[in-house]
Amino acid sequence: MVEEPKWLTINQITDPAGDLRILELPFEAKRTYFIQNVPHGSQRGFHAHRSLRQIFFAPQGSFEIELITGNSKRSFLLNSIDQKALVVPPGYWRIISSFSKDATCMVLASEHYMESDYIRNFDEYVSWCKENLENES
Ligand code: T46
Repeated sequence: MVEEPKWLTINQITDPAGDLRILELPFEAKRTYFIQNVPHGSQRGFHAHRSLRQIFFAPQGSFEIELITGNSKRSFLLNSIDQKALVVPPGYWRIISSFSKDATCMVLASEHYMESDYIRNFDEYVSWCKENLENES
């Protein structure tokens, strides 16, 4: 079984000099990256990670993440107003879409970049699930 995605709360402390937003990380992050300026209607992702663990949040604007595994498909809305972050465990095929014009998709990742951690072909992903997820109890 693949681990469940989990919401984290982004706390906010406001004073006359502005807002401070705080996210306590449940694992050590070795890399961060962010996506901006996504043209209207464009989608990203279309891959799974074998072992990478990630946290997604929207410091600005909004976007959606669809997580697919086995026979489940779930959508998560990330919106800067909600002040929530999503932990995405390894093993999910993901499609990131519905980017607002001003969206920043911020990602904290547990590992440095390694192309061999990606599964970029859906048929290969289905085979990987059969070998790695379905026989686990
Ligand atoms: C993810 C979503 C949200 C690097 O060289 N180093 C890096 O750290 C990253 C993230 C990417 N790249 C290269 C690999 C590709 O040649 O940048 C190119 C575009 O990456 P990709 O097609 O994977 O972009 P997305 O937006 O589909 O996926 C990225 C992350 O790769 C992925 O982990 O979850 O953002």
